[in-house]
Amino acid sequence: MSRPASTWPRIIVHADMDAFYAAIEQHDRPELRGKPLLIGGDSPRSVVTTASYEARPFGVGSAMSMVVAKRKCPQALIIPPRMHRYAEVSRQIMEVFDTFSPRVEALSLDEAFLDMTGAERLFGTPLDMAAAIKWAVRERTGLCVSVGVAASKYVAKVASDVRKPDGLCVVEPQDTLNFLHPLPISRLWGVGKRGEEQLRALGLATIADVAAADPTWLRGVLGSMGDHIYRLAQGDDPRPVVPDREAQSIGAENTLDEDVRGAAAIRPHLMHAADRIAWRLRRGSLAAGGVRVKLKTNRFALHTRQVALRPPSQNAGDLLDAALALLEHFDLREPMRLVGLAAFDLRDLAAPVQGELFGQGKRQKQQQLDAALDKLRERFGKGTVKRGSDV
Ligand code: TTP
Ligand code: MG
Repeated sequence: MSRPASTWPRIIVHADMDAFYAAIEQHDRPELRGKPLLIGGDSPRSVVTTASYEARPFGVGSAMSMVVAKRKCPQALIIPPRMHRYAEVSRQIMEVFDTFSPRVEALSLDEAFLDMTGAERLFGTPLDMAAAIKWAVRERTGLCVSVGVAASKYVAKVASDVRKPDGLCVVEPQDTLNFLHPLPISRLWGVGKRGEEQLRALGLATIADVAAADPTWLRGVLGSMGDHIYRLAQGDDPRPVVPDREAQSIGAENTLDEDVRGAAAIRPHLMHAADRIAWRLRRGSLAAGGVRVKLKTNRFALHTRQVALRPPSQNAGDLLDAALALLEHFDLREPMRLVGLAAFDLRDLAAPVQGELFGQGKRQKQQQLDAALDKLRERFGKGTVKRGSDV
């Protein structure tokens, strides 16, 4: 018996883990299950990275200040993040996704697009695909992922979110507009808080309102954003799924307890970040082809500078050298409240190019030192090991 010809021009899956960091903590520590958790630091400047679903009814969520979140949900337990563990689970889910499609685009640690066009013979209908992915992620990690399937990235992304947690939502191509149009404009991709206010001021509240608006008028009042959201509101999003390791990055940043001013004061924070990033690169068998420094002034102005790293490296020393060179391209007169470093253009060292990445001599010594530091960290915990020059 043959299947009816597919009515799907493309089959795009978006998968996004539920309350990712919090769910991992609840998985690893059963005593935390069913409890409201706030994952984040507990200093006056800390922010919540994620709130468990038990905490969310109290109006707390990602990016909220920890102080405010504690006030809204005083019974919540505050759990310091364990980034290396989250990165490990992230790699596991990405490996699971890789078994479903050769075209996987990771958007962050906990979410990815999969292009599953043409995979019906292997996996069945789009609904079968979504169910299989959910099952495989649970099997591998014990965690729950919400999945949306649609004919475009945008609609798939909305679909994965509308039934969270433990969501599964398939939007058949012919139902795309029925699905989108009742939704509020905040569901339009790329419309921030300001854009939302602007649209509301223009009398546009739902995606249907945007779809029915005159596109020329929209472009007139909103510029290129007008074009963009008009197309989304028609369900029109031709962007391909791009399997790009290059687009991923590994970052470490800290909002500081006290502002710092000048290169000498910033340096130890970069050093610490470089160590952490190098550690994560090595755990993932990755090398960075570029380094980005991010500084936020005490008046919240954000500045970034980046540079390519040749040859790519997973050494803390190389990352740090590049970061320090970048510092010279910033205006460092203002006090900084946040110092961040990120490695991007990530190369997979599991592929057999490792030999040519690392020369002899100093670099090799550096690698041995980094590896020794990793071992100590794993034995005694992350905060214990610092380079002499850190102290
Ligand atoms: P999200 O997928 O946005 O959120 P979530 O997985 O916690 O919850 P859900 O998807 O069920 O709504 O982000 C994934 C992880 O990324 C999150 O667990 C913590 C981290 N994160 C931050 O560190 N800061 C942030 O501002 C956000 C939004 C997420
Ligand atoms: Mg998530």
